[in-house]
Amino acid sequence: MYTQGLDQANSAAELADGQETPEQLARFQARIDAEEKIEPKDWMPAAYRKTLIRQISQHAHSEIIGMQPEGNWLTRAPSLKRKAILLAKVQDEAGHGLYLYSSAETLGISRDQMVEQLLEGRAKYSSIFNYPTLSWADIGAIGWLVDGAAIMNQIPLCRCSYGPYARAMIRICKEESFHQRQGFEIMLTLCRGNEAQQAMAQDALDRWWWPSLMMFGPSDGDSQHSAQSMKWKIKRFSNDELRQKFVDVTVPQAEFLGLEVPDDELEYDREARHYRFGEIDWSEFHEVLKGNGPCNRQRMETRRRAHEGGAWVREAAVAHAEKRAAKNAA
Ligand code: FAQ
Repeated sequence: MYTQGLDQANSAAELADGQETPEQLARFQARIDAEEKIEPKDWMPAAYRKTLIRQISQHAHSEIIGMQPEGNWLTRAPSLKRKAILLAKVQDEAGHGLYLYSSAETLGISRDQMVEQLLEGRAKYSSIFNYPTLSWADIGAIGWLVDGAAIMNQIPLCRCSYGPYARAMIRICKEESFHQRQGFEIMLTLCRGNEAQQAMAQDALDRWWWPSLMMFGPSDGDSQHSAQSMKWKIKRFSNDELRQKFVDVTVPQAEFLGLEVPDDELEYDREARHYRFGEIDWSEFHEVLKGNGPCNRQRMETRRRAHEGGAWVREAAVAHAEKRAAKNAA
């Protein structure tokens, strides 16, 4: 585990809130302002560590729970080639979860603790994964819109001030861009197909558009963490800025596909060179966060079952490690 490499005395002291002196905080902010990367053994304010653990672990949980909606279509993909591509994508998401858990472990929390927080409902994961995948077109919409939104949010995270998170994001973003393209290609194939296929693509866009916009989080005025996270250069853009960028690049893609974005208020503002879009239904977002989305219970149940089913693998890995350690010590 990465945490074994940390200076325990240091990290334990720093984890207690309010221990920092104004000089320490100013020196830390100066390093951030100078675009220096913060590394695991460096001094950092307790709140910076806490924010990163919160964000990275929630990001990791999202990747792992995010395997479920697409996993639902692995046995029903329309061809062997589509199945192989989808299988590779779902496995990539598992890999992303693992890099991210490892990255969070460098901050002094174990993967077991993070998983426990998720299973006990104390940690969040992205709202988007609480929606069902009803047709094959949903797999196209997830790649195109969900991975598209994920990339928009994650490219700036490659420049995040915390080194291990920033470095993990580089590979993740490369893989996400393959995911986005495969999703768009599924949509393109459907949109060039017969009327029923076009209708299936439109229906998927209708259902995934608004939840995709919600992925970027609450509006800036309601985003409790944004100001501090931007000061620490964990976040480089606000939630609303990234949402706007996503709308600006995605609407022309929908037009290219011949699909209609389900928003009566959507219009291009030539002067501002941005698409203006309608109000997001924030009550839906908050309900999903409270656990009342269409699939929250099912997602958590599946995750708990998978965790329990994998207990023997974890026990076998520990037994193997202990055997090797005993052999090395002898
Ligand atoms: N869902 O003050 P802010 C993917 C929570 S990966 C649920 O704005 P912050 C790949 C937020 O945690 C998708 N909760 O918070 C893939 C906070 O609650 P807390 C995941 C949300 O952190 C594709 C509260 O609301 N990506 O898709 C959401 O500054 C396909 C207040 O919000 C990441 O995690 C939400 N949508 O900004 C996998 C990227 N939005 O913690 C499979 C990294 C907000 O106080 C298939 N994370 N909340 O209890 C981030 O960039 C940020 O954490 C934000 C939120 C932008 C998500």
